[in-house]
Amino acid sequence: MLSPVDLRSDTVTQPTAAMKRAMVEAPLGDDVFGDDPSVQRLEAMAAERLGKQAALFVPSGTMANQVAVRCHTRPGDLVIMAEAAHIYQYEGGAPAMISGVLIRLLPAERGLLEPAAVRAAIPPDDIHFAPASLLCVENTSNRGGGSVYPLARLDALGALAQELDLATHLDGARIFNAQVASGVPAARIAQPFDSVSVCLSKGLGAPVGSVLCGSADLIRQARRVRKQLGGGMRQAGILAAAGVYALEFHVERMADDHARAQRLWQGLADGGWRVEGPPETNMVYAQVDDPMGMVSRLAAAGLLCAAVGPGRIRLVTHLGVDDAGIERALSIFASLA
Ligand code: TLP
Repeated sequence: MLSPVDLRSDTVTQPTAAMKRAMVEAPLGDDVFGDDPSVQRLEAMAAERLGKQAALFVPSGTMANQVAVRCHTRPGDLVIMAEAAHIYQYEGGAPAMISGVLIRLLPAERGLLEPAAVRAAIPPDDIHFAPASLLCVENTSNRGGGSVYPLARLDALGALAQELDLATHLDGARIFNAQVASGVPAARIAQPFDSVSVCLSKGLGAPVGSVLCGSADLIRQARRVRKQLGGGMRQAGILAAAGVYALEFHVERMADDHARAQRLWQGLADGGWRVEGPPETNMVYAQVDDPMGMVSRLAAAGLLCAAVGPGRIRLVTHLGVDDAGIERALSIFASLA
């Protein structure tokens, strides 16, 4: 019996044998004391790849984002982001709980914010209104379909934030998908932002972890918040080594995931499914009447995917799925049509 084709998320990847070897062989210390050489290596590498002064290894993308929100704001501040934003949709209300901030959500096509909409959402400097202090941007946009911001839009958002005196955070959980799809280096994508979070455990294929990158001052403050949230880890180098391996060997290969998403999208479109897109990176969204029912029927036939909001399912390609897996996924869809 074949194991199911698992397209629920790019988070489901298993570490490869070579990655496991790198983990087992990693020199370790105690990262709360600041002397784990493998964590130091990952943080230096991430800072360099993202074009920032410093980086902090954290257990999850959620913690990276929430530490950033905490560092950039004070309780009672207003934070601006797209309606699709993971920070709002999928992080359990953490901005309210951890940072005590108010969020203003902006409608955004394919999850990509428009500078004019951001400008219009900023309240006047008046005691009646929560003071806007932070703009959050997500690239690629997950609920937006794995969509990629044009660089000019990111630069315009950065310039606007500067003009309006807003701090800027980029949820770059999948920034390397954006790099591979657009050919623009991640450091350039992240340039207009004060901080950027990057997930190592999505398309990059590490089992655990994210990095938050920014100025040395910001990362010093972030290190304290990480500790407060219980995210200080001891022999964390065993995990960081997987991240180092992923940054070295798993970035360019994401082009294969993108090509497979294209193939999946085309096959579904040809089969008459209502697909959104075409995909820009590694995600395919399809519109179906009963997402939960469809997910169960697909699972029973050997294909795992996710129901995402009303009327949508999501399929994500990653290093655990090869061409044969995509063809199998398509034949399972065809069997249900
Ligand atoms: N996204 C997960 C789910 O939470 C939806 C997924 O399967 O896509 N930013 C973005 C843009 C993300 O997509 C995710 C995870 C995170 C942050 C949070 O990362 P983790 O899961 O490590 O906390």
